[in-house]
Amino acid sequence: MATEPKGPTPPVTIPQRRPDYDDGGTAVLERKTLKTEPPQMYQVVLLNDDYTPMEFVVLILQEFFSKDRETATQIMLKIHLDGKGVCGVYSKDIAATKVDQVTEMSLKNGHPLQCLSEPLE
Ligand code: TYC
Repeated sequence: MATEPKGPTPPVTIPQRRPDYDDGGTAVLERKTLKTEPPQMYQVVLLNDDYTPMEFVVLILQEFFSKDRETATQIMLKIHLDGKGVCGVYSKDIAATKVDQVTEMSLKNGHPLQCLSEPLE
């Protein structure tokens, strides 16, 4: 076994770190509070008229607004009595597509059913 040389211990130099020195370590960044507004939503409504058959409106509510038959019938009757009723609430594009689909189906079947979308709030 080699023997350690005896004598005074040399002074230890601790390297000083410059404050702007990037050692590639972890940095804590200040978090910016980015507020993202929720998207504007639109309700799709059906209007009452004197000619569109009740059954057709019920089928529209089932087909395009995913309502079960009971719920669809209740919404249809509400529209029939109040003149107007909400079928669903969607983003702008989806609401516009629903309006187009309902309008196309109504025209194809010779019914004057009116469907429109309204911004909420
Ligand atoms: N009022 C129609 C009738 O008596 C039924 C109806 C309900 C029509 C809802 C449109 O959005 C409507 N046949």
